[in-house]
Amino acid sequence: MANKRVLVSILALGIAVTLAGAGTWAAFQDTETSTGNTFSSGTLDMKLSNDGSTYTDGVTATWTSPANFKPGDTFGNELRFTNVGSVNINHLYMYPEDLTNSGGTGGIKLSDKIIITKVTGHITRDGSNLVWGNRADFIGSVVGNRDGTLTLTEFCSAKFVAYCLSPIIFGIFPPILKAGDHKDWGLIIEGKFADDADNHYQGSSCTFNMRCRGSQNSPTEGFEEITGNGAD
Ligand SMILES: [Ca+2]
Ligand SMILES: [Ca+2]
Repeated sequence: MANKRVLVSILALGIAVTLAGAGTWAAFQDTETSTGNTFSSGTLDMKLSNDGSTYTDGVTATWTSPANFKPGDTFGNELRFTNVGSVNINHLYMYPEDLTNSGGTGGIKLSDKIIITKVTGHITRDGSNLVWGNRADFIGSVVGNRDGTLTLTEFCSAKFVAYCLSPIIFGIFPPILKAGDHKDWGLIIEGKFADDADNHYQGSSCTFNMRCRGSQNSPTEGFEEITGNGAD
């Protein structure tokens, strides 16, 4: 107890001396201040393109049938992606969803006869040009009936198709969509009207949406990854 009181007295004395000496003991001094300590966030802004030249927030009719679509006819297109923001996109998620069918006879669904033959990613950046392996069969083995074909109906039952870049794939470094508008990634989907579609499928139609999400990181939600990360 006695020691504590002594310590307090010494501290009080020290403060008093400092106050008293502020004017008397002035010497060379300098004072500088750090001002403007602010925080601001970057942007993450993905845009899509059907033709690889005009990019917008969302596109329509990326994959459509040729006129007078008939069994055996094929279709295909590459949906291109770019990131015009300042924050890199490391993961891409494509959600095939909102499938609707109409027309035809006998209660058929045209989407049962739309066969997805190719699903793959395509990166082009810094002079590199790399196409992922075709994941249509693999997706079919996960979400389909394993009969060797991936129908649009089955494809749209997939939760999503995910892509990212593992560190250093054949000289291409992550991220998958680099900030700064590099127009560096595409999703290629090709398909055909099944050869065995009968007359019930005449005059029928179907439509689906492909919702695409670019993420700075992997979402925390649980997911079933139905494509591999790497190229092959
Ligand atoms: Ca956007
Ligand atoms: Ca199937």
